[in-house]
Amino acid sequence: MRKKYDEIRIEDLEVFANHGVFPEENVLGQKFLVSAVLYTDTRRAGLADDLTASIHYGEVSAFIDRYLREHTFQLLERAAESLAEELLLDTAGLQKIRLEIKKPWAPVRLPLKTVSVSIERGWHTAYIALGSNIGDKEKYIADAVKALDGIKGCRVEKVSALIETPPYGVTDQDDFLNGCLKLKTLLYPEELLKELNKIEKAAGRERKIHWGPRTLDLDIILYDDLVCQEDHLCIPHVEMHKREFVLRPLTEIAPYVRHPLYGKTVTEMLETLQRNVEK
Ligand code: PH2
Ligand code: MG
Ligand code: MG
Repeated sequence: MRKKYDEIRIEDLEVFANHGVFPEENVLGQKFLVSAVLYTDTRRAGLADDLTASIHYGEVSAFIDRYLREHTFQLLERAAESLAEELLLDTAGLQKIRLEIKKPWAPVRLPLKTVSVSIERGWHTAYIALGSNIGDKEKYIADAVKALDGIKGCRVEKVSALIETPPYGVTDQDDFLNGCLKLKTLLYPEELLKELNKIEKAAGRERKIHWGPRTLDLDIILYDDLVCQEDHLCIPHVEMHKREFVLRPLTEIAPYVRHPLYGKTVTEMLETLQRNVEK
């Protein structure tokens, strides 16, 4: 289902700046060459001959030049990472960027042509399940949506309706309020998990009983079509296909999204689950 993007390329933009591990580099400065591939959809601009429907490569070049001159980093890695992040945050329509920074005069006392760091960064799509069964459930969830949207590099795109659901697993506890949201994010999955845990903590979440009552529960359900199995993080969420309180809100905002391992759409998983429950 993933779309292939068009490319706008900038090659070897020359910038005189001060990045480097040696203090002399930070004082004297040197030449850097920056290349970028901007992944975007040029269809509308291509049909209408309208620059405002595309990305202005002159503005992007000016941004790169200014950013690298106004900051000083030790590492090319850091320069590339932060420049890529700022471009993705600042440039409408930019889905992904490949960024290469070359240092042709790197002071290593050896006759190399150039050294460089090249990275690819972009917006990812994650689906987050929301749950609460203590106190003002609606407010805990609304505040969490706002907090998530407020994180740098996170944009909440869709929020499902919230539904009341009976407790699943440990059943002698209050009913839950559950929902799901679609998030565009620059964060890697582990970084996103850390942010979710911070928001849970700020909502007074205590981890006493596994599957016990909670003010706020935020779980990563899907992240692009990534499959990840770590001790503390499994994506897709291992139980998503068994949980109506996840699938019902999710089918509202992402009916055709497929489970990357089982291959079924969210709607199919919900139908299978409901059929099995009836039996
Ligand atoms: N979360 C659980 C355990 N059981 N039941 C419902 N209805 N909703 C939940 O969000 C929920 C649950 C553990 O995360
Ligand atoms: Mg959970
Ligand atoms: Mg959780």
